[in-house]
Amino acid sequence: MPTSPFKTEAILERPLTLAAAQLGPIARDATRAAVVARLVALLEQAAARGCRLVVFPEMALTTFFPRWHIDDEDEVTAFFETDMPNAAVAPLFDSAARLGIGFYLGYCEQVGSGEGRRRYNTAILVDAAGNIAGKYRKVHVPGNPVYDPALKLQHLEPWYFADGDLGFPVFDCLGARIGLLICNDRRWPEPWRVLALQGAELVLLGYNSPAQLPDNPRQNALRTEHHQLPMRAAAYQNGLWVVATAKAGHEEGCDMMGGSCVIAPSGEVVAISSTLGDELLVYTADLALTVEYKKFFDFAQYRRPVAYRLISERQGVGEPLDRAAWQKSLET
Ligand code: ING
Repeated sequence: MPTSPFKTEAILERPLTLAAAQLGPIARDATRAAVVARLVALLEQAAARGCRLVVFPEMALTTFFPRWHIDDEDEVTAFFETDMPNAAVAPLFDSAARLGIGFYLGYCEQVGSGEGRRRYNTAILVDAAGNIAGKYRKVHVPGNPVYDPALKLQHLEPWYFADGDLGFPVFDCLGARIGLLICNDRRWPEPWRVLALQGAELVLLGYNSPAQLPDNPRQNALRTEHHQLPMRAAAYQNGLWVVATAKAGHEEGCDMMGGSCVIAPSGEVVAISSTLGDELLVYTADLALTVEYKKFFDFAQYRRPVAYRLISERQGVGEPLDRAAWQKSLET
């Protein structure tokens, strides 16, 4: 197990040296071997810098192909993993086990075949021995199920991926209680609270986020704000450390935002990437910092689930509840 050379660990109660392993563009025709070699290089850098956990992006093995409507079924199938681990990613798993480093890996998962086939946008948590400790399938699958010629930017995840069916699980791994999210999930408040209600101290996520939204140009100047804001709020409101890792750069004609970062339970961004390429962002987090904020927002003492029923019972906007309906809701 590599020990960190940093003196700061001596004064931290529960230090965990971790890294966001940001990736630059992955070409549409990139081979798995070439991509995995990049991941292994980042993992070896992480070991040299005393890391015990590395967070790779969403869909870290392939280009972000949901930017296209691809009719060639063979090409689509080639973007998916039917087994995990498998021969292509074995160098990554073997290196991680040899170096004693756990990692988050986002990839495209295919389960079954023929009529029963299901495809998910998936992330796994692998422990320091190279074993899969947890799996999550993206719940918030954004964009459109079919090509929409009216849109300047196609984002066809629903065409390729089913909604995640594993809920929002947490996993005890590397001395921490860890939750996993994927990209668009970070923009919704509910996943964070569900993870925190299970005791999550650290949430890992990868993302592929366009730097500009040509169909929503007024948001373009706010893309970094809209990326950080929900995660900073979630970290503070739930007493969590957050590691968010980008697939960044000019990928197949699309500028993907960087901004990989580590966010403390205070809501402060304590580390942020400075390139749009493969970059290792290392930080030593003190997991004990979550305690103060989990006490400040003592769920058991202050939360009132009976008052929040609409959040889990209603999907879209509905009619206001009148006084009688509220009284009834609060009683039952
Ligand atoms: N990407 C986007 C995100 O939340 C998105 C979702 C982008 C939706 C562009 C529509 C248009 O950053 C992913 N991968 O969720």
